Formats: sequence, C-alpha cells, structure tokens
Amino acid sequence: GPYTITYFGVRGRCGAMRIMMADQGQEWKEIVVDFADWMKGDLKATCVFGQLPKLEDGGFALYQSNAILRHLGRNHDAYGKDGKEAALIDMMCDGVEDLRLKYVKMIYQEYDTGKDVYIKDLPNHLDKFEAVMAKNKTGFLVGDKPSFADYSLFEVLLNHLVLCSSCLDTFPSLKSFVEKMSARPKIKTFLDSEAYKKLPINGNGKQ
Ligand code: GSH
Repeated sequence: GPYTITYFGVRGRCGAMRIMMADQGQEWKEIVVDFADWMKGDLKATCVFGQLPKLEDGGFALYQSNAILRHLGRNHDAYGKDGKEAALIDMMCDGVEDLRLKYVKMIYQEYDTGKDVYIKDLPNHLDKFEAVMAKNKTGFLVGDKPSFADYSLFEVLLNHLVLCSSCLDTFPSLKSFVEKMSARPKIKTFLDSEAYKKLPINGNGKQ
C-alpha cells in the first residue's frame, strides 16, 4: 500500500479484495464513482479495458479484479509457499471466477426466470469446492493459511448465502470455512462496519 480502490458504490467485484485487505491489516482508500458520472465517459476512456475496478498502489494502476487479488496476494504473502501452491491457488481462483460469472449472469440477466434453476443447480458447483476443502483439511483451499483464492471463495459464498440461506447445509467443510473466516477478528470488524453494510451486493439491487 497505500492502496486506492476506484469503483461503483457496490460490493460487486471489489468484495473479495476489500475483505482481503481488511484481514491483512492493510488500509485503503475508496473513490466511489457515481454511475451518471461514469456515463460521461471520461474516466472510462482512461481504463485499460474501459471498466472498473481500478486499484492504485502508489503511482501504479491495475485493472481486472482477479489481477488485483493476485497483486495483493504477492504483496501480502497470500499466494502459496512455492510455485506449485501458487498454481493451485490460481486454479481455485479461476474456479471461483467461473461460479462468480454464472452468479452475475443470473443476477443481471435472468433473476426472475432463472433464480430457482440456478439454486437447484448450485450443489453441482459447490461440491467441487467442498471436495477440495475437505481434502486439504487446514480450513483453507491450498496450504495452511488464507490465499487470495480463499478470500474470493469466501466472498462469493457470502453472496450465495444471501441468495439461498440453506445452500451450504449439505457442505460441512464450506460451512465451517465461512464460519471461521467470518470470525477472524479483522474480517468480523469489517463485515460489521457501516462501510461494508451500506453497499448493495449488486448494482441492480438484486441479491
Ligand atoms: N473482468 C473485469 C474484472 O474482473 O474486473 C470485469 C469488470 C466489470 O465488469 N466492470 C463493470 C463495469 O465497469 C462493473 S462490475 N461496468 C461499466 C462499464 O462497462 O461501462
């Protein structure tokens, strides 16, 4: 750090990085972009892919939420103990991204017609994470301390618990993971904060 996040006033694609920074004891600043301002196009034109979030680390600017998580992982020793652990962490982060994309598609494109089908199919995705978590036995996806993939999984699971409060009932390792992550003191303080609670999960108000 010092880090600055530029993003819209939602949890969205910044949920995981905020939880990660909070847990790592890293302070950060927020620049909240109003969507009407964004539509004027000036800021968009400066973004590498025309989208937010942006993370600034001193004079260094980075886009793509998962690249930001990886950067934080490198800076905060949350990217495994060797090359193989790092590769497994990348794999799990990409697996979380696949689930996140399905969730976002349902929320933004087919909430009314697709929510029930999505929830019915959810165990077929969660069981993969359950298996990895159960096999590793440390309470984390890879190795014996949290990596950026754990923060991303944790955040996506919190969103799914809002969508369907019973969705982890048949997945004991994931349920215990969410309970333990939520109880980590710095995460608990962050999740209890107004700064976190005031933000909607998604930009269209659906959850
Ligand atoms: N793959 C990108 C990431 O992970 O950061 C996706 C970024 C993205 O979809 N950004 C959206 C955005 O900037 C908000 S979550 N939308 C406004 C626009 O495209 O003009």
